[in-house]
Amino acid sequence: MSSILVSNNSALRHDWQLNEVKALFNQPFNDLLFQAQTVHRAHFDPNEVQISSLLSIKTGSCSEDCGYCPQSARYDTELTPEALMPIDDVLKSSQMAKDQGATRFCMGAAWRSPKDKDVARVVEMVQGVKAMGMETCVTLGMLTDEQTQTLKEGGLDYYNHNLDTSEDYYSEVITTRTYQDRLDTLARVRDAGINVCCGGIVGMGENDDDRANLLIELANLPKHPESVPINMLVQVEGTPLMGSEELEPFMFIRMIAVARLLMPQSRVRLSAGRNDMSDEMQALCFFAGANSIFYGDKLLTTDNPMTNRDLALFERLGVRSAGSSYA
Ligand code: SAM
Ligand code: DTB
Ligand code: SF4
Repeated sequence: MSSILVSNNSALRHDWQLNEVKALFNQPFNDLLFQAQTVHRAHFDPNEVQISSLLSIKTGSCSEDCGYCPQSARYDTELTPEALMPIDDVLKSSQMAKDQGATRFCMGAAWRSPKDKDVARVVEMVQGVKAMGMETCVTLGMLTDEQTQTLKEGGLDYYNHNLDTSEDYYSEVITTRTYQDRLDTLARVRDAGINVCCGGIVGMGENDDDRANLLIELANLPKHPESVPINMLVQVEGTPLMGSEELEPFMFIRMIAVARLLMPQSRVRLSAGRNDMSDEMQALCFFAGANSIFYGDKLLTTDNPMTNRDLALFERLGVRSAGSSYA
């Protein structure tokens, strides 16, 4: 076993260095997975997975140039743009998600940043979803202090805003907003007392250092994000990142394991990309410490595994839903 084994009892760290994290990544696969599963068991029930459902409440026509995203107005992607959804439709969708077993409902909007009147409508959605007994999460782009406060006062539980990749690789992927813009929004959300959901995407052509540095950025935030979505790039025809070299599957599993080691108390979410993963690959991700998924036939605009496939996988693995803190 490697001498850099992360102690189960160690205090949460916020001072990770690149050489240490690369050493974690580069261990033999079995050592890394054993270590990650050991840390996982010290903090969570290893047979429970938290279930979130996603809904795109405003789709496409986005001003930004995120190279992975089918919703940017700059790329020709066969996506039909849709204005902000009426609240009743959102609530129908969240009721369906609840009936299918989701405990958190995440609403995503294709905005660089919302207008104040949009935030007011989103707050109504949040309140309607909470009244059903589900946790709420929204991802609306960059926020002002006032908007963040409005969301907090409206009862929002989580705000999702991803760093996406390392600071070094970031400008290869997005040019219309900076890494610092993202950090600023994350700080506002944290300071307002809203739980932070923040992760990134792999499989965008980044290198080993970029993957390690993304996890370091997340772990070295003043507080670890409560939820850490690790997305495998979903390649969409028409986006600049279509045709990126596919990430070696074991590297994806290593990414999950190192996220677990660096942020032992966070929910690490096996996020986009599951539709192209085998059941065995997903099982290894759960073993490596993933304990949350996006559930439901669609992510925002792309396909996710059908719910019956996920339920069958849970059954075969003896995995249960982690339940909601509101249930
Ligand atoms: N527009 C808002 C923003 O960018 O902050 C919120 C929605 S945006 C779609 C949320 C996140 O989805 C992105 O930050 C990115 O991490 C993820 N995402 C978007 N397209 C993806 C893709 N093709 N594959 C994997 N993840 C993707
Ligand atoms: C996150 O990290 N992944 C989700 C959610 N947060 C908003 C989005 C994945 C989007 C995948 C591409 C799509 O369906 O449009
Ligand atoms: Fe717009 Fe968000 Fe897509 Fe970027 S990731 S293009 S900001 S919807």
